[in-house]
Amino acid sequence: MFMRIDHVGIACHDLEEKIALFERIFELTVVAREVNTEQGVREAMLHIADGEGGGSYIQLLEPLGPDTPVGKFLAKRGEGVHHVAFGVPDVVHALEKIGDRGVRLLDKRPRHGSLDSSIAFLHPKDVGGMLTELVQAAERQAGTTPNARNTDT
Ligand code: V0V
Ligand code: CO
Repeated sequence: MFMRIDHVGIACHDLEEKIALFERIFELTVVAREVNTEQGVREAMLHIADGEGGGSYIQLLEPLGPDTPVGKFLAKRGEGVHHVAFGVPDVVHALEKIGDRGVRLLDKRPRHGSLDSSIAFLHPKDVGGMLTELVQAAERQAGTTPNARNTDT
């Protein structure tokens, strides 16, 4: 079902400060930044590696306000790992299969995610306490990121 760990999401108070930290200690590079109002975050993707199943990233997340998923998480638990995102070939198909296995779907339909992906979340209480995200990467364009996702048939 899973092709890769797409990203690990880290909740933080100050996005620029944490980008500088991850660049300095791990030599990572920011490949995308986005404000996602639907999810209530300002976020940055830092590239780790590309594998056969696609790319892997660290996602740094700063809340747009206290009454957002990441804002509430910070108030309750402080900075740290917020979610783990798995790459899937087809997020609608994966949601259907996982929903049939009794896991609560926080999104019945995919939403817009970073790097133009389609994303959906699963309830942490049904996944051993881990907020889980499913990610279908954007369709690959000719000549870019060769391992992003092989959709050729
Ligand atoms: C809450 N809980 C968590 C958690 N957040 N457990 C593990 N990891 C987390 N991140 C626990 C919490 O401690 C409670 O357990 C229980 O779940 C219910 O939480 P709550 O505080 O009562 O409820 P809310 O209102 O904070 O909602 C929590 C959920 C919400 C997970 C339902 O945050 C949500 O819908 N998240 C999905 C969207 C999201 O997170 N978007 C931001 C990332 P106890 O205390 O009752 O035991 S956006 C993103 O990743 C993007 C754009 C991307 O990748 O492209
Ligand atoms: Co994410």
